[in-house]
Amino acid sequence: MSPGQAERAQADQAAAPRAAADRDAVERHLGQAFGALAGRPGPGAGPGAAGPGPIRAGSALTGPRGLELFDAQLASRHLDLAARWLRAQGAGYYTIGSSGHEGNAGVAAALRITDPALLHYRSGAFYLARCQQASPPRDGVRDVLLGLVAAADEPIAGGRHKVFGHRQLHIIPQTSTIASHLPRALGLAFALDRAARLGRPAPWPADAIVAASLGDASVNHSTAAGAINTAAYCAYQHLPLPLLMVIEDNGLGISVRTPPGWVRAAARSVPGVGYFHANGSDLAAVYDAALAASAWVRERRSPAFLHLAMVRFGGHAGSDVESSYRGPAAIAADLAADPLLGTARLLVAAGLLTPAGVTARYEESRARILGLAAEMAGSRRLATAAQVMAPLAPHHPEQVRAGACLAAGPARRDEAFAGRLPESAGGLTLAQSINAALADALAARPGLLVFGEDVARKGGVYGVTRGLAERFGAVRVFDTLLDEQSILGLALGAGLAGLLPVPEIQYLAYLHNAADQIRGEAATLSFFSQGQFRNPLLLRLASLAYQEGFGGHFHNDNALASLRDIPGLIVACPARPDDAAAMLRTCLAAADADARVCVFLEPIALYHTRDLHRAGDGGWLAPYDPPGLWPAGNVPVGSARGYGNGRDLTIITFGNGLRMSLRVAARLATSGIGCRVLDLRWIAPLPAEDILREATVTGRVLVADETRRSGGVSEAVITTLVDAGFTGTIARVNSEDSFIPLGDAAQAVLLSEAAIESRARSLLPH
Ligand SMILES: Cc1ncc(C[n+]2csc(CCOP(=O)(O)OP(=O)(O)O)c2C)c(N)n1
Repeated sequence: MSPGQAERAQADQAAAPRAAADRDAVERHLGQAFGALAGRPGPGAGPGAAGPGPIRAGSALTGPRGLELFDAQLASRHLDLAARWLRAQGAGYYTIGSSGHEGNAGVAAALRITDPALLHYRSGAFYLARCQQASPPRDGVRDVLLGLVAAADEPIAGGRHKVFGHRQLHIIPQTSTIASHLPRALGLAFALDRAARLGRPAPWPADAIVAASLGDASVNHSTAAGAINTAAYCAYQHLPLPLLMVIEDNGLGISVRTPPGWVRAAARSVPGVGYFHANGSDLAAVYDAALAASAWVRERRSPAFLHLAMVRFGGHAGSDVESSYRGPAAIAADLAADPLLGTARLLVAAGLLTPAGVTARYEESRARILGLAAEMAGSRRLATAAQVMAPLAPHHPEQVRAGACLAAGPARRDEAFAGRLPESAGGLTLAQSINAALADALAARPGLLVFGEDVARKGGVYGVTRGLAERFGAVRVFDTLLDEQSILGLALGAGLAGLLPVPEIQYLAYLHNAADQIRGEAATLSFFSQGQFRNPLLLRLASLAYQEGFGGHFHNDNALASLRDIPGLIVACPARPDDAAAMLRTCLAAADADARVCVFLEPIALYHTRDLHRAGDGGWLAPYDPPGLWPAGNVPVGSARGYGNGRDLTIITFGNGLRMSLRVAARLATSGIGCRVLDLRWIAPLPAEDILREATVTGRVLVADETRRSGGVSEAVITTLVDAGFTGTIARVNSEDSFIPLGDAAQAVLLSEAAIESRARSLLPH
């Protein structure tokens, strides 16, 4: 046990008696309240009530369905108790429960099993109710218990996290970052209709709706606020967006009270988004409101809120002592609103259960679940890094190679390029080459979408997407609103729906305010679902510096550290036009074949560069390969490109550094110094073999790195060499650990040709 774990275990232990007392109070109250139901059969009671009639006059919930849902609610409650028991045994690892939120079983019942759901972590009853809808019905209790003990056989995350998710139940597992699933949910709702419009096969029927649930405190998160705003923005323009946002409002975010009435006021003020409300402790009311809300969303293809008033029992999680921040009266008031009691009342009033029958069912559920929990406690866990990492980066190089050669037929290409094929256009710039490669990809892959701020009408700030919207239509190439989180959310949803999204973020600096959508969402989905859900995507990012005095820091960002450490992410950085087209095709193929998340860093300063050594030499232009040459020009993921065969010095670089290094190498050659220059092309995974081979030839390495000294790419290159046992000379030149200032002062902090040259000379014998 690590010191941190020991501390935590101590804190857990210290809190355990008080947390257990809070929990026992809930059970005691429930037991008494079940008993007090005696002799209170209501007006609907009688033998007929067990038929398919309503559980209560005016409700669409039938008695038999109410009974089934009660079982889901009971099981969810006992799973919470089992979670704490397993934790106490040292066999379980997760105690955030669903107690008090069991009304969400009614939401599941009102939806179709084929409505994709992205659930709040208090969705035990929803999950179990959806299991009842499966054919044959599933034993969801086992799934949840396997999750609690982090069992390798748990069906969705395979022991990597405790999540609610299942492929056949159409439940997409969520991370722990509250509200981070809302942009994806929004994107999925958008993509369902978009896929249908494009005639693309999707995993969900065209009339499905997306359900996403969240807590009341989560509503205030900027991620939720952004997604809600985007939903309203779409609804305002009558863009189809069938998204049901279920707010499970227990009035608390861990210990912080949500101001009474706030969620209602906030939700009702969102233009174009429907608002439905129910008491979450009244199963029939939840079911009826969920039916109405889902019908509204389904028929109008418009977003809506379903706001459910809930209570929360047992604190936020197992070690949380609620009585330390809430008064006894507030806690006691919640007990009366126990949803289990609410459903028991309904069932007794309908004559479907006697009070003794309620208690018996409760105890039967307890016995079954505790018995199963004891059985699961010894489940097989993940034990090795290879087991844990298996779903991280699927790798089918042959399929990717084949996919990278996928081209439309000659007639379709002719039409797509309006008769002006790029291979006949002579030397192209980086921007023109990317534009042509995108057009080819749009022509060859009917599910591919290109979108972002200004990409359609304007054709991108730098003209990289110019003409694509006209040629491929607004359904596939479109402008979005100005919100990077929503742009990435659209991509996450589109990938999930079977499309191939190519979003653009206008500048690297603006990735950072939305980075969690890549880091916490896109990159983790395969990991937490063992590849059962996929979000292939290619994110294009106008990147890096050297915009000749223009723009200052935010248009010249050279920080890649936040991308470099994301497991499984592919980060490409083409410097030359010919590489860019081939690498774009490889990334799309990797996204398609292996569901990889790819980031494509496009050096802005090279977009329109034409020359290399002298004005007019056209050394930075390259012809565009026709499809027949794509197999020969294939660029596999993680393969570098070498220039020159000098034996004195190896310069390892990428991006703008490549052009600078090639110019430096030419100057050094006139002094009789022979260089070879290696363009990494891929920042992740790094071309480790190429690095070592080229370094070994000269025994002398200079890394020319335009990113910062701290966290920059050169750190990884040098570590690669050291790890491989390289014993030659290693040096590096970098940009400073600074933000980029406006104007010519930028040159004072950016890597320069002069710095590369002087360091190179210093490494050689004089
Ligand atoms: C982005 C983020 N910040 C903080 C947390 C830590 N955290 C976990 S749950 C939670 C409270 C959420 O409250 P609410 O949305 O009301 O849901 P509830 O737990 O009450 O059901 C917090 C702050 C987190 N998971 N994610």
